[in-house]
Amino acid sequence: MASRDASPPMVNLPDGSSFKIGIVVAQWNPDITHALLQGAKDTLKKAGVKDDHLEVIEVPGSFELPWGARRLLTSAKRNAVICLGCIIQGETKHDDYIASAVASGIMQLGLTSGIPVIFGVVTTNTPEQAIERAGGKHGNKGAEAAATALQLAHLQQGDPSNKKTIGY
Ligand code: RBF
Repeated sequence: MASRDASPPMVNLPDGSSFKIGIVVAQWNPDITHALLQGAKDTLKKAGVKDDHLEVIEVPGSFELPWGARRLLTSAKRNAVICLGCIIQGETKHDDYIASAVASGIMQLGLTSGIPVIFGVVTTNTPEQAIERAGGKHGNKGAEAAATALQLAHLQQGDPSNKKTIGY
């Protein structure tokens, strides 16, 4: 089958100058995750997010991303938290277990806190596929995660029920 571009269209970014954003980045496969981080930072900067409105923390691996995201949600009021990681398939099924635990942890955290928590985790069969998604021919998934965070933060600002934080 011919390959197709499944990425979201790059719409105009909302004004991020008032947004407070947290990023949690995993240290496994650091060449990839740091490229995702750079992509995310570039996009946030383009949207006007101020340096002092951005906090970045690192966790050992993708499995710890939900824990790191929760920490960012509880330590300050933020408009969105972005989780960046890279899980590459090995000889065993570890990648499946880690990826599904992380995906459900991130989803749960977003729903219980009411604050957007964004899944920016590249899960691939090979290192090459990861490189292609961290600034290569398939774009930068960190940049896309940041655009999603901005879009949801913007949507939430227009939500009249968004007067108090639930959960944490
Ligand atoms: N973390 C990642 O972010 N990406 C990986 O590809 C990855 N592979 C792992 C493979 C194995 C066999 C194990 C045990 C851990 C791996 N981790 C990986 C680390 C994991 O996310 C977590 O940091 C550790 O399991 C400690 O909780």
